[in-house]
Amino acid sequence: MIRFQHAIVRTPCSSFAEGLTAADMGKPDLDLALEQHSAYCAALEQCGVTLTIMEPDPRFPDSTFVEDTAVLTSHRAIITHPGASSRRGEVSNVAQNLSQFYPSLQTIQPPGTLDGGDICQAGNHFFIGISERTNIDGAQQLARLLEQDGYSSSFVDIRGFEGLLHLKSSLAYLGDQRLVITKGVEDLSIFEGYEIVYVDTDEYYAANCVRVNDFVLLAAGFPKIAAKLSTLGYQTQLLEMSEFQKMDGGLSC
Ligand code: CIR
Repeated sequence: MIRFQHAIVRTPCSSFAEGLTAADMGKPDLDLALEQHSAYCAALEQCGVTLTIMEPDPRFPDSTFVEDTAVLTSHRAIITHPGASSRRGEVSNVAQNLSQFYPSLQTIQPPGTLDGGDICQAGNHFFIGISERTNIDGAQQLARLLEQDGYSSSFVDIRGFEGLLHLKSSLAYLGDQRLVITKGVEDLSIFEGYEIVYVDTDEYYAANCVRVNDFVLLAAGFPKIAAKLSTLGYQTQLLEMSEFQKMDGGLSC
């Protein structure tokens, strides 16, 4: 399992509530979002990573969800071309930040589109979601770059799943050849060879968990998956995510 040393996060901005969402859960409270974000940063630090905290940018309401703007591996950083046009301007600041960690950056080129939320690394394999945000051209560009570094990849078409924004809204890799998947989304032939930890549909939001070094970050309020993970021996850090859930965002984002 990769040991993470750094993470880039971005503080939610004053226009956070104007971001894209299909959640229909009401407007987020910015103060509470900031509190939840601080707790998230503290949890990441407890996992042993050093944080780069990017300044909020109110021109881009969704810019706190930095995951969508870049795909990072041990070999290279790939700047995305986000599927939502309102988010495309987010990438330049992120690219600037990443250039301190990577000697060169690659970029997904239009007409390809790709959101980092659709990319799930599982060891030397990448699952690439084809979604409303990530198209086949973008997925193929990424697959070609990954292949140059010896990674394999497979595409997972999630366009038929209503309400599923990104692949990782329903999928996470825990290490140890183990995936967390929301029931109903699995396609066993694609995930063959992995042990699957199922998330019940009434806890679907919690499938977007994140293994960071010795911990799994998990959204608070989902007792069944929390119990399963702890039975499997994982130490979880439970985080309140209500304000981010309202904006279709999860822990990985
Ligand atoms: C969006 O719709 O783009 C944001 N409101 C949420 C992005 C969440 N990102 C992610 O799941 N990787």
